[in-house]
Amino acid sequence: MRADRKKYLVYLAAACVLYGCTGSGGGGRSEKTVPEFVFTYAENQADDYPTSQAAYRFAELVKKKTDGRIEIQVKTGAALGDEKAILEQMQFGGIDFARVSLSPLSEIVPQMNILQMPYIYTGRTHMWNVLDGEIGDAFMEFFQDAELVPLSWYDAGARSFYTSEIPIYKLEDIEGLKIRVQQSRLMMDTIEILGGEAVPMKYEDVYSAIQKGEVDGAENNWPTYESEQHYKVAKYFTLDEHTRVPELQLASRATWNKLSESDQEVIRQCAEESAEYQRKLWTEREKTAEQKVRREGCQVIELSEAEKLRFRQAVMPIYEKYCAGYMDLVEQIREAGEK
Ligand code: BDP
Repeated sequence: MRADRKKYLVYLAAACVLYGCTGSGGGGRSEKTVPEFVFTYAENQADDYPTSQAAYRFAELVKKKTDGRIEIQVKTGAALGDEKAILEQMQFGGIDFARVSLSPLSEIVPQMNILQMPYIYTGRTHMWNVLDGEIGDAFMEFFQDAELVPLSWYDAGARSFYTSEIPIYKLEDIEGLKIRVQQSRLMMDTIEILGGEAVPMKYEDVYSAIQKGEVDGAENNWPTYESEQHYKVAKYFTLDEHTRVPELQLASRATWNKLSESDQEVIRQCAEESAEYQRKLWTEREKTAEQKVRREGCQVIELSEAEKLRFRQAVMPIYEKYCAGYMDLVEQIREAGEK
């Protein structure tokens, strides 16, 4: 046994001389830092999607600014599971980082619903005034007791309805339609109050559910409608823009607690930088996605201001349920749109 071990060590030493023992697995002559931490990052969108591209940017920045000490491995296309499962795992450190939509996140931190109430923003600028300002910072405080640490806001535009057979021209057209929603009670209630039947479902299953006729349609933004090819199975896109659902980059608190304060600070900065990049990519992708689906036969139904107002009025009663106790925040958000 002893002799064997000796032999093994001799071989090992020889291999080190020949190939260089940098600890990085084939590092050649260059001195490579062995990562102190190797983390996972979950993203459910396709690889070329703005959020995925920004996640790669985030990982690159972190690696660069920590001289390779912190490595973040980005897994796109829901390779680490659907959003709900990702959030569950993050709460005990099974996944270290992710970018998620506020809809499933609100099931864990319910105050996040306020930031995605239907028609709460007058448009994109209004939403960013809120998120980038004091109100956005105040919402970060709601994570204090959560097992998740919020890092930076990502854009996800506005969500509208799209259907396969029955176009939605007016509020009454939603009556009885089966509409896929995210796994979120707020989203379910929104559809139901508009007269539809909400069908909560994983993002990854939407295309086939529409194709098989299990639902009459879904709702999402232009880039998703295009990226997931939903436009191929649901060509009527009703531009009602019923909600803007911001997205967050998050860290698992278990992971966060392993890091020094200075590493935490670096990660926050990189998350911010990646968010700037994401917003730029997002604005471009919104345009190109819309152009592409229009070119490929999607029929866009624009609603008159009067009809949009009917949609808006119809959903107002759910504010009582989701914003009870926080109406002052709702007021502040509304006021930020008037500036
Ligand atoms: C997209 C979000 C993604 C959600 C998806 C959904 O970027 O995170 O999973 O909507 O509808 O816009 O589930």
